[in-house]
Amino acid sequence: MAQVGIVMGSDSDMPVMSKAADILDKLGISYDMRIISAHREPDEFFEYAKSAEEKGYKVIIAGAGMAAHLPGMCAAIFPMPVIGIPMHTTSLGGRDSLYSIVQMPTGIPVATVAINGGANAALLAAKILATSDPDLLAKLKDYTKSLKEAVVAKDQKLQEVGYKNY
Ligand code: RP5
Repeated sequence: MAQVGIVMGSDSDMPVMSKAADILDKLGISYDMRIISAHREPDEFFEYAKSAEEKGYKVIIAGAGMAAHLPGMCAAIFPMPVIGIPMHTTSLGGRDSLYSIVQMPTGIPVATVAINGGANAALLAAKILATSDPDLLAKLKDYTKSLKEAVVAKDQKLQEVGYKNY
């Protein structure tokens, strides 16, 4: 059974949502990925959200753009954590998506990451799952360590070659 449901409003969201899937793959977390539009196919959306718990999802990562109701409506129905990813948009730069997703009414939270924050959404989902999974927690600690090592290596190179040759 998949632990995480990844859902997006359109295939145009895929470049961002695939970053979330890549991180889950790297951490060995199982997921289902779906394209379901809350606006264009409301019946399919309700079926998805209502069956998410029985499918075994522990977290849903939902990405959408513009009047982005998909994450909030997932949170209205699914009783476990929902992480929202606001998509960048050409007309309003993603502020429309961000405000639509983050400004939830009291009682129905959506943990909202940055505009186009696909990777961080998956890391947040992994951290939620890691609260009851010591092996996953160890993998996340290794991942964080690798981030630090990458910065240290970049600084080391800068010190060796100077900024003009970097
Ligand atoms: C939203 O509308 C989707 O999540 C997408 O970000 C945006 C545009 O969708 P398309 O017109 O590209 O299908 O529902």
